[in-house]
Amino acid sequence: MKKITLYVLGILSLLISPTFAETFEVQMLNKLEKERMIYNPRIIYINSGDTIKWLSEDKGHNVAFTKKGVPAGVDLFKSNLNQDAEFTFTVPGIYAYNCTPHYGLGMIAFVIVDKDLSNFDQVAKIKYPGKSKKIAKELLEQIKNGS
Ligand SMILES: [Cu+2]
Repeated sequence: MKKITLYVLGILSLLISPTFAETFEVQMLNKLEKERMIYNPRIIYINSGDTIKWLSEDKGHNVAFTKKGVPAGVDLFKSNLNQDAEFTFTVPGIYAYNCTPHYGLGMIAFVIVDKDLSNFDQVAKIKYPGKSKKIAKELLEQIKNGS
């Protein structure tokens, strides 16, 4: 009897304490303080199963996963210009993404899933164009330091 009770309690605790998937919002903006063409925030830490929703608050932006900037086996997601977009992340690792028209102007950002930095070196090796080069370096430094 006692064993059965423990078994039932075990099942119940699994049922009532699932880890809930969350949705996070990232703004796509023309201007934020002194910076132009920017995602806010530029670095976001989430758990696998979570979703990011990008809000097209200013027009002219999109989300394109950067080539070689995602964990192995993940397809390169690309959204339409001028539209909100969303993606559910299921594979742990770092995801680099950029805005197609503003990549050279530094419109890049990173998602880190499950605090997994195993593809860090590969993401750091990407040839980021124009202003993205300096910004990528700064953001990757922050990611490396866990901030
Ligand atoms: Cu843009």
